[in-house]
Amino acid sequence: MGRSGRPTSMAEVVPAAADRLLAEAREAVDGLLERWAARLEREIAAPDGAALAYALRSPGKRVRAALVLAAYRAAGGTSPGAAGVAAAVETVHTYSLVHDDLPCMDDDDLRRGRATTHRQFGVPAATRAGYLLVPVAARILADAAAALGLDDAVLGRMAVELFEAGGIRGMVGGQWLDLEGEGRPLELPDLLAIHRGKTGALIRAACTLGGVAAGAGPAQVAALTAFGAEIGVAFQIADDVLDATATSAQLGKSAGRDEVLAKSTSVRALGLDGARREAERRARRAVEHLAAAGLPAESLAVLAHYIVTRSS
Ligand code: GRG
Repeated sequence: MGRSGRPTSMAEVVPAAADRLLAEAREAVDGLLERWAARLEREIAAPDGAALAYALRSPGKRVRAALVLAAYRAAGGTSPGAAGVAAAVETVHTYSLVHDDLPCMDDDDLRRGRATTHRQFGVPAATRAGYLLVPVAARILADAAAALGLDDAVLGRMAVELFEAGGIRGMVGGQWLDLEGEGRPLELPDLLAIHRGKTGALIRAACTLGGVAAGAGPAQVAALTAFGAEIGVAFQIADDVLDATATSAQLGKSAGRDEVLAKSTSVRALGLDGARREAERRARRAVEHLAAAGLPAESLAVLAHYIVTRSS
């Protein structure tokens, strides 16, 4: 802190700016997700409705929402309707966490500082709730397109982007490879393919969707996609570092799971320092894509830096 009381270095500026962007994203999407939680709890019998509401109300950091909103604004968007696009992405992410925690996948008891959905409501209800979140995400996205005044062709493009990222060539495919790889040492290219699918695809889609929702041209959308692809992989590398170094209390989920599940991770492949350096290198490369397309990079650069230096 300088004598004026104002921050003087990037290391001081970025955490505060990232906190502000994440708080804005929470403010934008949490109310919308709460309305869906209340509606589903009312309309769908217990335990499924209650499990859905529990998952939707769980307090995530909302990094993906912040990326949608920052990409949207970088591409010139100004409407508060973009919050719906961000909420749709967060809903797909929430479904993935509910299923990821199931006994047939990572088998975890703690998520976002609370009992996992299946620990609270049982495996059958949590499994159904996870699946039910996918059409909920589609509906949230359709409502967002209407709020933004986007035509059906743009909605179709956004839906393909989001659900392909969530599918076999993205999140599901990456998770599948991740589960298959447990207990086997993987080469770095195979590990990076898992990162790209399991975690990177949805983060990449968040950035692309922000651009598409704002009506960005092909070169700007391509730059946002390239930015998202780099930070998506960087996010998982940072996640591997945190799994090895942070506590469960800091993470709000069980630390040290990769070791327990005998997973190949970036830390195993590159070492702790090597993994940190690789994540930071990717964050820098991500921002270069924006500059090359003439996109204002400030908020996205702040989020890229946050993603690779976060402590939870
Ligand atoms: C049918 C094989 C198959 C898969 C179903 C479960 C699943 C789809 C995919 C798993 C995807 C997954 C959970 C990847 C990990 C991504 C990750 C690092 C999540 C943590 O994200 P944060 O830190 O969490 O942003 P919060 O809680 O803050 O939202």
